[in-house]
Amino acid sequence: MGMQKNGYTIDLRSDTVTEPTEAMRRAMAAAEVGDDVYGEDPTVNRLEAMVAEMLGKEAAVFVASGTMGNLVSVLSHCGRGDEMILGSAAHIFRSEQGGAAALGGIHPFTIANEPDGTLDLAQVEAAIRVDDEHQPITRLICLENTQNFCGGRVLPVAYMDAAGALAHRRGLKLHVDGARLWNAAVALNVSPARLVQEADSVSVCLSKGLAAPVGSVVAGDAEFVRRARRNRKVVGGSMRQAGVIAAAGIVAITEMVERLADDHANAKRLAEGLAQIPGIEIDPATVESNLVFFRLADEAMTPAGLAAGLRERGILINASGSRRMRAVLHYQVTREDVERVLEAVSAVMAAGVGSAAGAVVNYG
Ligand code: TLP
Repeated sequence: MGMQKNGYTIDLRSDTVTEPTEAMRRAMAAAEVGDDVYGEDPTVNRLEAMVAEMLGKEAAVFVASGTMGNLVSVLSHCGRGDEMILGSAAHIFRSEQGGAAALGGIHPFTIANEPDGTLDLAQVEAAIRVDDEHQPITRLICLENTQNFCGGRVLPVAYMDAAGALAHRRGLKLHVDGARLWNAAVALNVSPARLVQEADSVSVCLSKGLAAPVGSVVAGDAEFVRRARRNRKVVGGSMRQAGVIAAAGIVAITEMVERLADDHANAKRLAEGLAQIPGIEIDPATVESNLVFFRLADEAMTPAGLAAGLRERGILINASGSRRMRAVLHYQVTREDVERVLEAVSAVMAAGVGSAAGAVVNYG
């Protein structure tokens, strides 16, 4: 059931729109707190220890957002003028304002992602700089799992291991943007720890499919986390009685991970239904998690037009490019909602009035 304030709305814009569960609100109200900059917030400490264990890492640090998690991670691996290799579809490259460059002087070397979200490891290896005074020093490889902009694609264990092995053979570090690592682990039926076994750092979000109101966690070895904690401070991300929000994060990682399988099943159903609608292009086989990207084949229907038509029917959705749209499944979208969405999309597409302006468009 939709749980929005203004009547019945199905919000497919993102899984970031999820609101905290009742259990989270209770845990937040009851949270034991202290000053986390003194290391004295017991709830933050517990969340960090739990996430470190779930990711198979020595330590972890609680941060405000996925963007901050990625930023403090790359700042902890690279100095000014150092280079990181990452996908041109990576959220770090596309949608974080170039913060690594703006704030850290880190030079990005981008490689086009393969359609399955991976980076071709031969291309990655070829991108590693040689020891030459003209060139920056390569320090880091970044992967994203699930890979949002490639369609929420799931990078498998063997690939993650191979990327880690390459990084380490060449003296580099591997960072994983695991904003939706939980979805990847559920889709693969492996533990999150196994999936990032070869990663030197991982950033995971609590506030997307897991529905916590705020927060991400960065994990790695103790020395990396010490540096990440310092970098969190310099970007203004150290918080005081943060146990109030960490408490919701604990509920998120204990109660909200397994149910992501429902979102994946709903995403598949949505994709299969969309594939039947004239004017929409999607291959349901490529839908592996909770993100459903599709294209509008017919020039007469624009993403803004479809979004506007759906908005009139109580459905919110974002464009993801000039002919591409993204629908995101999460715990506030039920199987019945998916059927409603399919009926509404069919109706708007059949009406064929598609160039309406004024819809919310988010290319993030
Ligand atoms: N992604 C948001 C938008 O920015 C696009 C979304 O709605 O998907 N890594 C990945 C892979 C992400 O998808 C996001 C958010 C982030 C990092 C940043 O997380 P926040 O929004 O917490 O800073």
